Amino acid sequence: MPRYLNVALGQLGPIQRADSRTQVVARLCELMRQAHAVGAQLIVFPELALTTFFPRWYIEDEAEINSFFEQSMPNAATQPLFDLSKALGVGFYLGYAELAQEATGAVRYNTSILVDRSGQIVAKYRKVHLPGHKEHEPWRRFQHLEKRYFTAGDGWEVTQAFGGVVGMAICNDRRWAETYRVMGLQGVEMVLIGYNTPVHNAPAPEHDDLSLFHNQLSMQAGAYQNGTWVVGVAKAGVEEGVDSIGGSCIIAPSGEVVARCLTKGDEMAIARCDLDFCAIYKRTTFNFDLHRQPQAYGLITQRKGETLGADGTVWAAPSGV
Ligand code: CDV
Repeated sequence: MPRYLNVALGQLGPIQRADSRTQVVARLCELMRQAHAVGAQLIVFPELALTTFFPRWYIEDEAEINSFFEQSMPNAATQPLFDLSKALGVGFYLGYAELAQEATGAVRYNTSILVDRSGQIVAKYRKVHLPGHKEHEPWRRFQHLEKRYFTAGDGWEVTQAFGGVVGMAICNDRRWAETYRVMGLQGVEMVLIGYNTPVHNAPAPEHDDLSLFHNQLSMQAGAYQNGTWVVGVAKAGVEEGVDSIGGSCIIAPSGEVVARCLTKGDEMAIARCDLDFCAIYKRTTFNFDLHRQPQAYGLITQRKGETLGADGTVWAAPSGV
């Protein structure tokens, strides 16, 4: 019997710096209502969905930095979204900046949560692949200071939820094969991803024309190679003068796109996803137990005495080793 999960894309248009959390949460609630009206059980919102994408600015004042972070979840501003989730029976994925209190003090993460259909948080994920740079680089049109403002999370753990095996990733994670494979090895059936991707890539502007293509390429490959659904959701459009891609989409384990947003504004789109469709790929082409060869991965470099440098360069060991 098919295990259908009706999943909605909750794409956001830009959030300007002056927009309040209350205004943004009202937009999220409106997308959730639209999703519920067409039968959604789960809606996926973008990365850092409560504020403007503040890592584009070099900010020195700690209090100003912290103003973009949430110290608890839910909190007064986001409670209406949790209440609506419970009232409608629609779960959600939400990305936000988290200020956590740990034994060592306050730590900042780029975080997502998974909320079930009763409005309860059932999983939390902290972004592993933090792109960009740590120091101010005035030569850039805009900064990408995720390495400055966030600490990396410690990996991917899947969750039994929505009748299947669900995993989360955030933005840059989606470009890395490891993200999907670590969850694929745990039997993931649906990977939820929010993103903020500027069209302009300062260190490699020749990639600008390919940014939508690379977005979809990465997620389609991750879906197919691990026999999983992938749901990718953008915060799109021109935010504080920076244009970001849209292209939110739902991808089947076949690698095919089955639903896609068409605009760069607030937009909801939906697909009925059969979680049992994953098994066709997990049992055949990507049957890991049968076909993966982990003992061979890295064998040649080891045999030759080669090792990978921190920058990925292959260094040959001196002869005689
Ligand atoms: N928010 C992100 O992680 N953005 C990156 C950009 C900087 C390339 C991304 O991979 O989309």
